[in-house]
Amino acid sequence: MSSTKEYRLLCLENPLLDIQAFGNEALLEKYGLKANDAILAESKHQDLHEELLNNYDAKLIAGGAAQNTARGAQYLLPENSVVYLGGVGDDKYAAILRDACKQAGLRVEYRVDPKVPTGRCGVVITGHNRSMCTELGAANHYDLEHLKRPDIWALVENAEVFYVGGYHFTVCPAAVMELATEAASKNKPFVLSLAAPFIPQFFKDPLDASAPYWDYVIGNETEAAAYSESHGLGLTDVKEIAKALANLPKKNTQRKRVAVVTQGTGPTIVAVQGEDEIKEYPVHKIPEEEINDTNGAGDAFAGGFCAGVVSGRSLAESVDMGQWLARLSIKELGPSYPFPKQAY
Ligand code: 26A
Repeated sequence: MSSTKEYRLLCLENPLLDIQAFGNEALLEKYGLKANDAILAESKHQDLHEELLNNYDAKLIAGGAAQNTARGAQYLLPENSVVYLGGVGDDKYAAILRDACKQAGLRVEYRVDPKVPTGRCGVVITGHNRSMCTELGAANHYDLEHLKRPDIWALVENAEVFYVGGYHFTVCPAAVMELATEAASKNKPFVLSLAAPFIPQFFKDPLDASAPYWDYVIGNETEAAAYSESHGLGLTDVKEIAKALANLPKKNTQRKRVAVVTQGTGPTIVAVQGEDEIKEYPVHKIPEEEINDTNGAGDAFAGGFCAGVVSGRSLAESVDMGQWLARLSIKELGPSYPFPKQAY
């Protein structure tokens, strides 16, 4: 791979504006939220965003899981390395997202829906937990038509690595499959994140349809456990689940699948298809007083890891880059990275 080529990493998912505040048990209880979770908003959540803004001094921060990952990968890669696709509205929220991405050097190619507002995610921080409640808005209208537009498809054909956030299974599984099959047919790596426990639980069919195309699958311990449960694997040990993920049937046999499972402050687990040995990589420690919040820590890990994959680093180095970037993000407010840039 040449290092001068532009836009080698192409990412797809749901651009969202995070409305993030430090909350409390009472707030979680009022809206029926778990301390650490990611859900789609229902009618009972309709006042949450307003309440966060009015009563909890909420901040507006660029979010959307894979958009955070894309900004993160760009943080570590040469200029103009990453392009991100997703759906937004034509409003001030989209302008905030565009600004943040521009500052991060991330190219965005949004499908703009003038009739629907940009998606928003209410984030309630309590201690080291984050509870996320998403109103997808225009992100929910991303479609194949945008992906297949000649100028966008040219970016797909130009890319060397694809990253899809699993949250996109709630939006446009056909677009995910289009990228997955394109990757396999050209022997390019396709990276998928499990995104949240509700994806393997409630979007099992589209997730499973994409599984044969995963070259890398990334999740955390609760997502891995949800996968095991919804697939009746009967496994509770994270290492065993990682091994099962790595050894699912695979379409492109020119690459062995790699499953990566993060565990918060616990070691990162890596299983490789066909290999008995499962590796463990301890995380980079952060002094308690330097922790801001964990919103976006997993996305940052995936960003650093993808930067490693794109630049041809070893698995161990790619994991290290992921852990390094996660550590930086945890010290910032929300899914953000420090500027001026720190060097890896
Ligand atoms: C479809 N859903 C629920 C979502 C999300 C999401 N990104 C895409 N789709 N729910 C929460 N997020 C994002 O996850 C990041 C932290 O990992 C939030 O916007 C937050 O920035």
